Parts: sequence; structure tokens; C-alpha cells
Amino acid sequence: MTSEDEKRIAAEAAVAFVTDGMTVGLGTGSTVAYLLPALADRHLDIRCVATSPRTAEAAAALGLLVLDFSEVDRFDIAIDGADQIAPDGWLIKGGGAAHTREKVVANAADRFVVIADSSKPVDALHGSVPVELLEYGLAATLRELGHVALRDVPRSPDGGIIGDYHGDLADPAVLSARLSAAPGLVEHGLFPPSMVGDVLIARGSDVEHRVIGRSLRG
Ligand code: DER
Repeated sequence: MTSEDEKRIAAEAAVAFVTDGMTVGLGTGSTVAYLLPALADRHLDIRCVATSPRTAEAAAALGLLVLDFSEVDRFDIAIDGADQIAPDGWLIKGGGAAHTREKVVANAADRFVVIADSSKPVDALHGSVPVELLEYGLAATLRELGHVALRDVPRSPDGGIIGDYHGDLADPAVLSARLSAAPGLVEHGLFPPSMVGDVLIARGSDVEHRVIGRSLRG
């Protein structure tokens, strides 16, 4: 069983949470790429909002109804991948540079479901945290934050500059608060457990279902 198989299996498991009439937030990335056809195959009466142009295009091409986010103010469910999943539910997202939109959508969802292959769970978050930065005052923001390397990738759809924070990640809550408080930083890729409802991790053909902080928020 490859990691691609596991991504597909996790994505197919998440589709079972989607029912007729729902407004659905669609994440971005290689795992979500398996979610879209699985969702389209069910021919449900659902409305979707995508977190990136590439997800929007792929979803529309499969026949899913994709609305602009200006037409929607909440979601019944949002489904997305993750780069790392800690045992307590903290996530790192943004490997695909879509974390700002992904966080807005996840936060607006009654239920945020994370889908992942077995490489994504970690004992502790490590490495770097994606950040999106304003161009205005960029040098000052970089100086203030320290430890940020800019990524050689296109800007976000909202014009933000993408980078990665390589500083101390020992306490995700402390770092999340520090990054969130930095003027000029649009959004970072640390997602708190309070934002996460369910995590579906495929291990071979089995799916581990972790219920985290916010399953079925009313
Ligand atoms: O970039 C992102 O935020 C993606 O959602 C990422 O977290 C998961 O991408 P993957 O499914 O391609 O691993």
C-alpha cells in the first residue's frame, strides 16, 4: 500500500461525513485531490467553496457546485489535508502555501475534518511553519520575526508572500500566539486542536479516526 493509496482511502472515508444539503469547504493539496472525485461520485446536493484556485478548478471540472466565498458565511463541514499532525491535535499546514484560506475556511466550519496518510502523524511538530506575509513592511516584519526564509513560489491568491518560520517550535501554542500577534504576518500554518474536529489517518487499508477538539460544533 503506497502513501497515495492511503491518501485516497482517507479521503474516501471523509466523504461519508458529507450529506445532502451541506455547504462544504474544500481544502488544497494532494490528499484533497482524492477527495474531489470521491465527493463528485456521490452526486449529492451540496454547495462547495474551495481554498485555492486549483481546488476550485478541479472541483468544478468534476461537476461539483463551487461558489465564491462571498456567497457563504459558514460551512457544515470542511475537509483538508495536513503536513504534520501532533498527538494532541495541533497541525502544521501550508506546505502548498494555501494555509491562510484553509484556516479561514476551517474556522468557519461546524466540523473540520483532516485527512491524511500514515506519514503525517508525528510525535511532536518539528521543522518549519509556513507563513504568509504582507509585502508592505516586509523587511521590518522579517526582522521582527527572525528565522523566516522566503519561499521561491508564486504569491498567494490574495497577494501574500510565502515563507517558512524556522525558529523554536517546542510549544506550538506559544509560537502560534507570537506569530498571530506579529503585524505584517497575514497567517501562519499552525492550526490549534480547538479548530480540529476529526482526523482520519489511513494506515494501509485501515482508517484511524481521532476525535479532537471541535467535532460537530453547533
Ligand atoms: O498546504 C496545505 O496546507 C495542504 O493542505 C497540506 O497541509 C496537505 O497537503 P497534502 O495533502 O498534499 O500532503
